Amino acid sequence: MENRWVSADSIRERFSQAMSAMYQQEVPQYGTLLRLVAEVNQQVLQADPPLAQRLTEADELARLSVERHGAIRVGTAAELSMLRQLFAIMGMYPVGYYDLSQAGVPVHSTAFRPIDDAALRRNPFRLFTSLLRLELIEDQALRQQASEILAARDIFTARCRQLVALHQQQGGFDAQQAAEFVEQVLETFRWHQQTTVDSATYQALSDQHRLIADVVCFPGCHINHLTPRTLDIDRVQTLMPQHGITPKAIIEGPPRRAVPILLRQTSFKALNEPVRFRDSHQGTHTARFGEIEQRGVALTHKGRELYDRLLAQAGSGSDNQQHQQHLSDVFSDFPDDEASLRQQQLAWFEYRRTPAGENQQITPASDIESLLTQGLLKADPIIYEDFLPVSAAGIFQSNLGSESKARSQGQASRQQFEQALGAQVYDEIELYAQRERSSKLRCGLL
Ligand code: OOG
Ligand code: NI
Repeated sequence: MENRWVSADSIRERFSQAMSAMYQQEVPQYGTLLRLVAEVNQQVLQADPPLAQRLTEADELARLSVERHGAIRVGTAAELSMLRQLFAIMGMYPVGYYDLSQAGVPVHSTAFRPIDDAALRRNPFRLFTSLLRLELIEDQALRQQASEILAARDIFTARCRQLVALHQQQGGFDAQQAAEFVEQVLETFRWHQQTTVDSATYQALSDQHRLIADVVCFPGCHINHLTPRTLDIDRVQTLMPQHGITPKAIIEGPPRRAVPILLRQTSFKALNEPVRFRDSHQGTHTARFGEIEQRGVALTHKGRELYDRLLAQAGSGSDNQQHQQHLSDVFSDFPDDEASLRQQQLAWFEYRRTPAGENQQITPASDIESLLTQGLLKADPIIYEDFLPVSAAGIFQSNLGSESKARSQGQASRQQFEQALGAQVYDEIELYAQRERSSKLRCGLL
């Protein structure tokens, strides 16, 4: 019965390919960035045969330059909850709660992503999804107007809604339905030059915050960036200008390290794109960009606290080279070898028996460190699959123009977000902890 249906993994894979193709057409500069990333990845692999070997063994090479993530922004609870149902069909679930109001960005967010190992290996595509917090618009009348504009739109096609309902009834899609579903879902994320408002309304919303205009004034929730994975983010940042791409000032996240942690990101600045208003005025809108990311090991609560503390201590800068040097100095307090990260429980690892360890007796009483030194056990870093609120705020801000002022600080409201979503978000640290725990169980260590 079950294999009548196309798997969620394969629908997600098709969806991410369709999004990439659409976005390259819409934003040609993104295609240039993809080619640059592929080129740099190739050079890194050539210069570092052991890395190439490791990636080949982990079956990573083929997927190296496929997109890791994208981002969208929605305006209402109903839109968010529909997205949740639609992404579930692709095996993407809400993980994590990010409060960006602290950084003056009037949204809170989650990431829809695959959660189990096999799904992440097959295709890791995820979408950082933000919900606008209209309550942070200070002007009452404008707030009311924005919510009426949002209430009047449907960002999903009628057929998309039918297909989601069908999937919920029958428990899956056949091949034809899956293909049609991807096609219909794509419509929600397409760019529209035609706004749904007149130029005065656009201007008023944009004056509150450019992000508010971006969410409220269009008939859909256009994908605002996609992000491939690079093996050397510093190099791509340096090379971007030679390819006619203007990078944001600094690379977000931790510094370059021997053992990469969490996530480093940079992007190119959003383009000024022509738009038409309902009063037939023309204008421009600045929202869409391209980004790259480099991921490292996921941190435990303890490791994350240390990261947050050092990051706050380092502060921000405007010159990337200086900032990276300063970050490296400050982060010298963060152990930078796998053994220390493991022994001090700063990061998560997946344990496996080596061929030599296969028939050895391993029990909960065994000493992990000595099994590792005897070569009976191996510990592989678990890669961080989520996002960083400070980095995300930096990405948002670099695309909202430097004039964007700090906003009244909203309170984090996870509960309100979950109510809008219609479900609880998964706790990302718990997911990493479970992976480590089950690997230890398989080894006999628990
Ligand atoms: C999302 C920005 C956050 C990231 O990679 O941290 C993000 C947005 O601009 O909508 O994508
Ligand atoms: Ni991003």
